[in-house]
Amino acid sequence: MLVKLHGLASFRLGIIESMFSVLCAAAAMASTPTIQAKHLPKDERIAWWREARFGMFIHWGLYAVPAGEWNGKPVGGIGEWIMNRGQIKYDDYEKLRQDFNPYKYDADEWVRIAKDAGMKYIVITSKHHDGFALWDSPVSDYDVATTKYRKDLLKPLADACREHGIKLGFYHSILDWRHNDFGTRPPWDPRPEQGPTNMPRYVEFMKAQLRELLGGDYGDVAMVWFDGEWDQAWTHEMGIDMYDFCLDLNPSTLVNNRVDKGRQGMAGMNRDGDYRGDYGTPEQEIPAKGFPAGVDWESCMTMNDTWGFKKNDHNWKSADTLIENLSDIASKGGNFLLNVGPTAEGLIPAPSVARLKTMGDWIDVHGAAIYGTTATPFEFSPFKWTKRPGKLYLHMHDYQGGRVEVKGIKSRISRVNLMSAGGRPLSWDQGSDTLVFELPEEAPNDYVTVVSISYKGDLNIEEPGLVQAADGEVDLPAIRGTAHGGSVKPEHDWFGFWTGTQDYVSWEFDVKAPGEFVIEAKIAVAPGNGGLVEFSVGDQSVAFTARSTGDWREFKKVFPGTILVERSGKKTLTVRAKKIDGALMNLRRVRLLPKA
Ligand code: FHN
Repeated sequence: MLVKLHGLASFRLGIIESMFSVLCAAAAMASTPTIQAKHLPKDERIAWWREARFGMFIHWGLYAVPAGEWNGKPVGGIGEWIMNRGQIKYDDYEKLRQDFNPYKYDADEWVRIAKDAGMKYIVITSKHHDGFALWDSPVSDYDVATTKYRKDLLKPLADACREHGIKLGFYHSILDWRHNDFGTRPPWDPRPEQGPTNMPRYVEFMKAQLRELLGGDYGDVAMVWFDGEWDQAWTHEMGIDMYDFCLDLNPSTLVNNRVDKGRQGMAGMNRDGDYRGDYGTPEQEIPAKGFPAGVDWESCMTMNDTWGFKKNDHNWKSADTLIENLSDIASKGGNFLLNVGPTAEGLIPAPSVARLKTMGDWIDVHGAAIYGTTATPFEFSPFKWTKRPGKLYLHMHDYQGGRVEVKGIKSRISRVNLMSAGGRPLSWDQGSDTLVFELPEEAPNDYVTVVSISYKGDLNIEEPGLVQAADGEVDLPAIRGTAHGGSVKPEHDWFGFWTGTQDYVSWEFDVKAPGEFVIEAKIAVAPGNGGLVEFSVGDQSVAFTARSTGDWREFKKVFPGTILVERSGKKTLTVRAKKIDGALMNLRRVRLLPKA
């Protein structure tokens, strides 16, 4: 029976806690025979996760109390990093426990909000970098039991998740700014009086806390979302050992790739090598393209600019952007882990709740195009696509009513219908390699419009090269172009980060019917940016000034001018920057329209 030493004087617990945690860990090891449980194969463990596609991230802890301010002054950066960005010493930071009292916390309400949003799992910070534990941990006195609130915050959430059929995972930080043994002392609080660090002992402390979390008190924990692995004190060997340790504790759990040292920055995927982790973790970004089947990944994002609550961060992404992100991520075969940062009182901020409600309304109608789908079968389509056997889902982010042409579907199509408007069937025709259907002039629903295309037999896609269409038009989407130069890169489905006049983009295409063409371009430019652009085909060129369209995602059509293509054959369209103010533009597509 481990007795927890409550009420220790509030002097540094470093030495005592380290010894305490070693004693507890040793006791736990002694009392729990080492179980070499057979790890279930990853495909078996991750099947539910691939189906789920959408989860809630929750960053919650002492940092919600200051909420981005310290001593009355704003502290920059993400809210949960206030101890670091504010250079706050432990002696001062730990006093937040006296004010941490989430008396409005209602775990059932939180789970309902996630479930109604269409989220299938929740990942909550059990311990973030500040070292504070959201449950009553027998091996630590730096936890919720020593706050004004005192009660375990994770247990009610685990119970509510089980009741509502939502999977629960824990975000658990490897990096620890407070624990005396962690191998890197916070530079702003070096604590030389605490003696040397002791990483082996810290790893045992981590394991003791993970036994508490994965040992059964919180149900069948669906995943451990490690973070902070970048610290020099954490090694590849520790990562391998920790991955195996988690699966020994719970053979069906998932462990992300931040348990080990393979992650390549915010792009989130492992570099080549023998690195552990069941899935990659892009952060605040969406990969430009998907990955081969079997490579699992999840983009985690904030709804504003912070993970932990900040009272003055009102930079909320629109519901439109959040739904587009969900659609974009699913079209590339990934999961979307969308964050909420609850307040110190225990409330999910109202702007987050409102956006999640809107997402839920959209998913109620379009869930079949997200859950359990796999990535687009197209490499160059201007649309986003998801698929499942017998179904293709065309996701239209920028609604354009009227005629839609889809090239390259060889499978026999049996039905084309909107997913909104009650599943309204659309009139369609399938030629040798082109599906044509008509969309209503007015968008049938708010946000992303999805067209469901049913087909018979196996899926057979043969995408054509870039050729002039029968009506003479040449359609050049960014994802079929080539970026030349470091800063111009296909981000999402447009060329972005265009900051150097040495950078340019180009397309190669075939022309059968030469002549004069009107150039149409779809661009987005934030205020204060833009510049002089040159469109050229052969020795013909057209100059154009790119000006603000309102924001980097506010795409608008512009018509730089007309250009003569004198002869048929293979052509190259080049778009160069002659002068750039800040960043030039985001370029989604260029079309050459035969001049009437
Ligand atoms: O440092 C953390 C940060 O606080 C937050 O938890 C994000 C979300 O995954 N991860 C790290 C920053 O990359």
